[in-house]
Order: sequence, then structure tokens, then C-alpha cells
Amino acid sequence: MNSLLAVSPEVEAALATGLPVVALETTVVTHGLPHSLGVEVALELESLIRERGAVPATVGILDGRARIGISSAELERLASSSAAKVNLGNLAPVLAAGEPGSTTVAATMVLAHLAGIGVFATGGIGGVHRGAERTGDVSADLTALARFPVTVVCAGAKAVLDLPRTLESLETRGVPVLGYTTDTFPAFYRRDSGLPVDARCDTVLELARVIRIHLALGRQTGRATGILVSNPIPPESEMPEELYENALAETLSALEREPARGRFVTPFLLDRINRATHGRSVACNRALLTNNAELAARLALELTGERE
Ligand code: PSU
Ligand code: MN
Repeated sequence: MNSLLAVSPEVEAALATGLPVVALETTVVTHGLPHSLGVEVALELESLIRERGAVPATVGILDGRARIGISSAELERLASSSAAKVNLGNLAPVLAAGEPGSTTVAATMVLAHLAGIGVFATGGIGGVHRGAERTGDVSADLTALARFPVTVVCAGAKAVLDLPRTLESLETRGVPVLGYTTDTFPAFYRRDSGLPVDARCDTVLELARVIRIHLALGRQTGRATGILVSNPIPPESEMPEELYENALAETLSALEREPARGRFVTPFLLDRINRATHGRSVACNRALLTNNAELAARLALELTGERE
């Protein structure tokens, strides 16, 4: 396993001494943000996590190894390569081929878990796509949330998804959905989907209490699922409702006209939303990513007992 998993010296030292660590994914760098911005935002997330007193562990695949903690030069290398978008099914093939890969929520969760990292910050998770009854398109992120006991801090699920069915699926899989300062699941670019979460937590301490109990129950039964902490986009960065509704409708009809398939659906939709909102969606994405990185760092501190 050690030949497949390479933990950076900084992350390894942090884990060995019980310092708080926050995992970060890289699909958002290579596929989720415009090319020019990916690395810049990734480095911004890392420095925000450091400022809060935690150690960032950005995950990516290079030279046939899953890397937990990569340097900025390696991030550049990943971003300038045509990195494969790696989920659970193509993780082994990409490693075997020695090709570069960026990790989705699903792949980052399994690798974070293998490295012993319990907190992970992302933008939005994948879930059940609209029309999944026809296409069967359900993200492996849900499978990973059901299998690996990692807390994922997100701003909800991707805007284009079928949110009610995504939440139903999380419920079926026994994944607690917590709302940080909210009773309802956030809708990525918008603060409120109108759909209830399992529990509202108004402080990091409350989040940590629920997470500890969930993990303890899981240990007793030999298996804990992941936990989803949903953190609404800050009010000042929320996309105006009309712009959001129009962009979403435009994007979904574009998908009907030019059906994208499989792993290409998400990048296609994000690019369309960006165009339909004249770049506003990217600004929202950046704002919610930084907001999530900060909350994840505070949570990692709380869970390791090192208060701010
Ligand atoms: N949501 C976004 N931007 C993204 C993603 C989600 O707004 O870049 C990425 C995440 O890495 C997530 C993945 O895990 O897309 C889900 O892709 P799929 O639906 O193909 O499983
Ligand atoms: Mn999919």
C-alpha cells in the first residue's frame, strides 16, 4: 500500500502528532474551475486552512501514486496536464497507468481515510442527477459517503442535481446531513433548497459532538458512514435568485440538446452555468470553497481538541 499512497512529510508529521489536518480535492482545480483559476484557488484554500491552525492535505494522483499533500509545483503540474477525473471505479486504472489524476469527493474520501484524515473540505458533492431514472447517473460520491467515515464540509450538492433524490439517497445510506447554522440543505449557489437537514448545528462544538457520537456508534458496529456538514454560501456571495433560476434552466436545456455522458456531465454543466451567469458562478464557487475550508479547519481543530 505504501507504494501506492504517498503522504507528504508535513501531513505525516501532523497526523503522527495529532495536529488537525484537512483534506482537499483536486477535481475542482482541474475540472470545476476555469483553467486560469484552479491553482490560485487551491493555494488560497491551503493558506486559509493554515491561518486557522490546521494542516492542508491536497490530494491528487501523480506518477502512479496517490499523493496526500502536494506541493504548489505539483499542483501546477496536475492542472497543466490533462488529468483524469478520478472517482472510485477508475482510481486503480489511473494508478496502474501512471497517469495524472485529480480526485473527486469520492476518491478523496477513500484516500483521506486510508491516510487517517477525518475532515475534508470541498465545494459541492455529486449526487443523483435529474433524469437518473433514465440515465442511471448517480455520483460515486454517495457510495463513498456510505463507506468511509470522513466528515465532508460542503455547500450542498451540485446545483444541477435532483436535490430531493440526493437527500433521499443519503438517508437510505445512513449518512447524517448536518446543517451548519441552517435548518435546510443549502443549494450550492443559493443558501436554501427548502429541504430539511437531519440536524441543525449552530456551533463547531455542536457539529463535533454529533460527529463524535456518529463515529463512536459506527465503531461499535464495525462500520461508520461519512458525515455531511452542509455550510451555506455566505449571504453576500449568494447568486441572485432570478439569475440562478434562468442559468439553471438554460444549462439543463443545453444538456438535453447535447447530452454529455458519465464523468463529463459535471464539467459540461459547470461550464454552461459559468457562461450563462457571465462568470458569477465562478465567484460564488470560490466564495463557498473558502467558506468551507475555514469551517473544516475549525472543525478539525475542535475534533483534535485544539481550540482556536
Ligand atoms: N461540484 C461542483 N464542482 C465540481 C464538483 C462538484 O460544483 O468540480 C466535482 C467534485 O469533485 C465532485 C465531482 O466530487 O465533481 C462529482 O462528479 P460526478 O457527478 O461525475 O460524480
Ligand atoms: Mn456521474
